Amino acid sequence: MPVIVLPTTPYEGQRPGTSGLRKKVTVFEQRLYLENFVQALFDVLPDAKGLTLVVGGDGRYHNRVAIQVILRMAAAKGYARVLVGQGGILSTPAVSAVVRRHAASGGIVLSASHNPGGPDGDFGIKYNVANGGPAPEKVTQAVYARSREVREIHTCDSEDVPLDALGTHRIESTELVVIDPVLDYANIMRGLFDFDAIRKLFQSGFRLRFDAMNAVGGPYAKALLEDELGAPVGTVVNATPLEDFGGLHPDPNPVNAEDLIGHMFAEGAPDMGAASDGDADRNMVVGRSFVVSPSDSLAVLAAHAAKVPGYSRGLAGVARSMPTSTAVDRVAKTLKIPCFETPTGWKFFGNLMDSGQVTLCGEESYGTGSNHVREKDGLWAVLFWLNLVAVTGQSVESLVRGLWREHGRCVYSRHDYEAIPTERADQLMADLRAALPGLPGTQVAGQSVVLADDFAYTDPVDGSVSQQQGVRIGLADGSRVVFRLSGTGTEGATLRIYLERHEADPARQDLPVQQSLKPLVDLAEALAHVHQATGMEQPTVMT
Ligand code: G16
Repeated sequence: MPVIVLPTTPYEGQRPGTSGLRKKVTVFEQRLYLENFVQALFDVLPDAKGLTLVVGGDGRYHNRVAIQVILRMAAAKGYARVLVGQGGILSTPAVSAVVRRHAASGGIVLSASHNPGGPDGDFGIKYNVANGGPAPEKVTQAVYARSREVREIHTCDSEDVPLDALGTHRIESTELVVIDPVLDYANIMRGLFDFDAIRKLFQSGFRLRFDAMNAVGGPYAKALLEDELGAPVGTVVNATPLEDFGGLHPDPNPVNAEDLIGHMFAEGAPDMGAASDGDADRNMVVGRSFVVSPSDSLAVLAAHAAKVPGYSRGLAGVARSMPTSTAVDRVAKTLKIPCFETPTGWKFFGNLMDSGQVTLCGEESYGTGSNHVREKDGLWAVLFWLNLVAVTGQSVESLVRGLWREHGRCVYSRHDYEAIPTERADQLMADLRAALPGLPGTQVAGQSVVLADDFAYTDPVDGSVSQQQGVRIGLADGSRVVFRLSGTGTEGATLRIYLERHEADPARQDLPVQQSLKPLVDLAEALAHVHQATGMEQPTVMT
């Protein structure tokens, strides 16, 4: 089975977005499309002699086909060892855990995250580097550049590797090890949280509903919550990963996880609800009749971290993406620890964690995590919340209300306008950017603008600069509106408008969120003419 070389021609548009290359399955099914991208990646990586690679995905449609392609190409590249999850399954945080635990040189994650799956759904591929985190921009840019020149695919003419049982196989001189996808991840969780306290919580009758949305989080949640921590069987629902997620849109927000929300707002609701996404790195936490915003979730975890064994010595610092609410900034101030503001994308947290400046990070897009791996981690967040409920004796709602009492409430919402024509979205952003210099000091929709810029970030560790990371409009009272285009969609463009207003008055903290943010919606409309530009009366999703 010698290495073979297949001639190919470059495909347009293999530019990784916020989190890897995401396209329709039908795009990935084109002849040598995946091979081209993987070859571009392997061409920019150093010689693989003696190195270990990790490969796994969220089990969506095309996962198995793609894994076999990658295994053959990894053998041709000359890796010493490839670790692949049983059944081709590894959640995104588990890939990160396995890379770190086995000192691999990197990992390939096959997932389009929270995007729908199936033959007409989405697929994706992402490379993680040796710290277990998403490749930094200099790597993704190099891969894209190479994808435009790739002319040869190096692969092996070999049989498919059996993935359904644990075991060791070989292609050429590369050893392929099919590993238990849960093992390394579960070990990390045991070291971080007070499992005895969580076990006692479940023994006391505490009820959790964890919706794995027919995605890869199911096996992890079942193993830890039901098998190990004693939550009753049936606590984890939609627990079997399906190629099309059973038709669900595995995005844990109140819109797409509406079944969970229904249970949590019904009579006799469980004490806590949670959901994770396609690749199990996102999470949503819900109290009884009480939705927790991701930004508040991050702030609560930061505020109480010292009560959890893995963080009992305190946090070095925290970080949030720019559009995420400033709730965690307020907590960090009280804790007297630094708080970093990064562009959207988990990759920007890597250097801060590697250099020991940050322990906890989070994003408004339902992502929270810590330096235990270099990805956001859905089940980790749920275990963190369970640990806090167990040791404080407080409900989910009461922990969030405690945050609001001490720091005021950062009332927050994100409005998405999905699948709009790309040229219109680009024009809207261009017009906004052109208007920025004239805005500070003016009144827009009756409100005083004090800041108007396009967020740029200089990484404090390696000095790399990322420009044009979102248009920020700041008001005199500290409220803000942020505009940016999503980097994860696969159809046209998605405009995201992030709205935040601080409410210090406890009597007004329970006003409906959209009502409380209405002045900011008016401001966004006055500035960007969103309805006219998108042709939509309402956002397609409001989180
Ligand atoms: C990815 C990134 C996140 C980002 C999110 C949304 O998450 O890892 O850092 O916040 O996309 O990005 P955008 O606003 O550009 O669509 P995931 O869970 O999709 O990998």
